[in-house]
Amino acid sequence: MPEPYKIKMVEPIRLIPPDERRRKLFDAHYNLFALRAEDVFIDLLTDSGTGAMSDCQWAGIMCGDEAYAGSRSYYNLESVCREIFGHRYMVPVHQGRGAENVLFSLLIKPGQMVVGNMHFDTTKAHIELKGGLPVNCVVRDAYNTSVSGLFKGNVDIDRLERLITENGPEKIAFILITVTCNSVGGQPVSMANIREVRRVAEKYNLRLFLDAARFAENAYFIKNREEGYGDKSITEIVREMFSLADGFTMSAKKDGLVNIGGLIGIKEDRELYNQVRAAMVPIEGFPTYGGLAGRDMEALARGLREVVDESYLRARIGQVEYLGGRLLSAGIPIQQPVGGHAVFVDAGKFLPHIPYDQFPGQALAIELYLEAGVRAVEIGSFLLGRDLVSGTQLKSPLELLRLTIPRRVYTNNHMDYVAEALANIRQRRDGIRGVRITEEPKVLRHFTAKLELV
Ligand code: PM9
Repeated sequence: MPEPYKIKMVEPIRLIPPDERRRKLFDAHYNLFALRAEDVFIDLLTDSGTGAMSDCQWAGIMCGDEAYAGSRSYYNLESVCREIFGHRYMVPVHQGRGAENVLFSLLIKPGQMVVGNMHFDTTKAHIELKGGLPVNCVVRDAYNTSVSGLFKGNVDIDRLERLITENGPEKIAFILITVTCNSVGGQPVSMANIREVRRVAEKYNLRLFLDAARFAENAYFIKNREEGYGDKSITEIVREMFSLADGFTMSAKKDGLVNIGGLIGIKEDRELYNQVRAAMVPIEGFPTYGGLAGRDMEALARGLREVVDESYLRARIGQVEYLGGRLLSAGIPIQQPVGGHAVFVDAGKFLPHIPYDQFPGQALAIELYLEAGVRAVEIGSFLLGRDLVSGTQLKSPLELLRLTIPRRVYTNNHMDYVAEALANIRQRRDGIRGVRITEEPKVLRHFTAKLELV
């Protein structure tokens, strides 16, 4: 089936000539975050805040209530959240990392671990900034890109339980499951796995939270891959997923279908909710706007209703699968099966002559921009960074290049163009050089570091 929408507005894009692309990249110190977006032809840097809003959402922008306190748009958002997620309490925040900052400052004591499948980089940074220790416990198959698994984002339950018993539950601040699991390829987590984690959490009296940036895509995978869910609606599946958690953080810039926004949800713990409300004021803002304009909350309330439409999700994930299929048939190694929001090229396999500390994923990102004006992002050792104590470069278990597909933005012609560009690079891959860092900040370095070609 084609997309369940038609296009009412377009935005021109332009491919600048190859010699100009080379110069722009040099000026950007080989960090694609430093490029101007107008110098990018197809932008697959992220699916975060880059989606196209619907006519209904744009109409909502005009209806936003900009009251400082008690805005109508806040109450609209609250009632949609209750209906979809089933949690009693929610506060809006400016984006996902705002949610992490507020909630983690209340829940993490210095030295405590936060255990999950695999924390996203801003999540990891916020855990560390609060003196905590992020620990990843994803199933082993997630690290093998050529092993096909239905739920490669699942938590390794045995490892999780061992971690708790070996360290003692008091050493664990809480458990956090990222759905879908971005850092291993947008891979889903099954309902059975979330339920098992819940069981473990209850056994040791620990709280379980979801990092729910891509909750609807995860629900779509459950519907299509997990026994017993084929006849359930996406909303029913979402409700069940969230019923197993004590709360959630959410970057609404993904499945919220908005350009800015985020949420903290709390199932029923009124005391924690009151603490969150108090902590919100000096950081994000008064709890009924939380760093958002009334119009942003209105657009988000409408986006959350649209994202649980199964025909939308079929087209969305279908497009990601389409690109994955094109790459596989061109002999390009990718994380299999493809995830919900992106195709992850296995740059370690694609460029085996480049060692991890010369960042094969970044080398491939550079080459893709030079070849075709396409911007993608490295998810590997460059993103992972250094050991906090020794300062040595960490080795990521996977060296990936993420081709992240914005929602409702590009057509399959754009996907074909990207696949052909990577097929062309494959012909000359032996001559591609790695990169080294010349300047870097201590935290989240990949956004602003400067690099040079080896
Ligand atoms: N994810 C992404 O591109 C945007 C930042 S990096 C270019 O994948 C999860 C699972 C995320 C995420 C952001 C955040 C933070 C939390 N959890 O960007 O602060 O994928 O809204 O969300 C990005 P915010």
